[in-house]
Amino acid sequence: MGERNAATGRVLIVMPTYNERQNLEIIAGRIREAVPDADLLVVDDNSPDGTGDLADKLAEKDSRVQVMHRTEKAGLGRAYVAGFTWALDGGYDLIVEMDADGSHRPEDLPKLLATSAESDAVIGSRYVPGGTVVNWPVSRKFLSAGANIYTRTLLGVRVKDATGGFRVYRAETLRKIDLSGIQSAGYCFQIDMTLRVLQGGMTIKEVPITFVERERGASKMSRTVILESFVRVARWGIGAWLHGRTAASVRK
Ligand SMILES: Nc1nc2c(ncn2[C@@H]2O[C@H](COP(=O)(O)OP(=O)(O)OP(=O)(O)O)[C@@H](O)[C@H]2O)c(=O)[nH]1
Ligand SMILES: [Mg+2]
Repeated sequence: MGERNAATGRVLIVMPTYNERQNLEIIAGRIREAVPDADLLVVDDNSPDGTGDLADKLAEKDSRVQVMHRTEKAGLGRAYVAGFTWALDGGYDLIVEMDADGSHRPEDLPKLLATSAESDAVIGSRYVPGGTVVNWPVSRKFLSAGANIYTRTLLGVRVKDATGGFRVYRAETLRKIDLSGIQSAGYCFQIDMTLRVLQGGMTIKEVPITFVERERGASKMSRTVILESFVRVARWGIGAWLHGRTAASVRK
């Protein structure tokens, strides 16, 4: 299992999967090339397409791959919380969040990992200079840009890509956060984590990435997921505003 790299320590990539059979092997291979010392934890919610079985086969061949099997689809937020807890129990130094669908390029990982030396959390960002999105329809661009503007305005968050899900957390950062208190299930989880890092008085750096729309498999984005984010962000924003603060400036 993952040896300690002098620069970064032990690295665990936590990758939630739901019906990613067509993507998993390809992304795992690219990870192995890009960051040979990193371990990979696949957190599968009992995917009907057999992603979990495929992950087991990859784990048999590669001791740096581990699989956590969960019983039912419970949202990427819950999968991440379970993966983070596993990572902290396992003594990892850096914990990576990454999608399995190819949108987050493993080739961008070395620069994200390197930046974690300067910051409590690192976000691979589509919306800082040098960051881009490839192959998104205009409707998706609007949704993502709108979600980020909404989030920044309501919460007082300065981060440009608060919904981005390609991240590195230092273990100490996750230890300071009450992971068990996280309710967010969908991509709202990313906003929730951004807020919790800032409310813990910790720093976030954004590193430009190229985000590539998935080529295989189906998106799990849904109206429920969008609505969850809309409602929770409003609640956090208004709750802080009633106390004369922005949510991001509340210290917990
Ligand atoms: N374990 C688990 N993984 C999930 C769940 N929902 C989504 N995922 C995974 O989380 C990652 C992101 O999901 P996507 O479907 O790509 O969602 P998205 O990136 O917000 O949406 P798109 O940009 O449209 O692809 C992928 O690796 C999914 O397989 C879930 O309920 N449980
Ligand atoms: Mg995706």
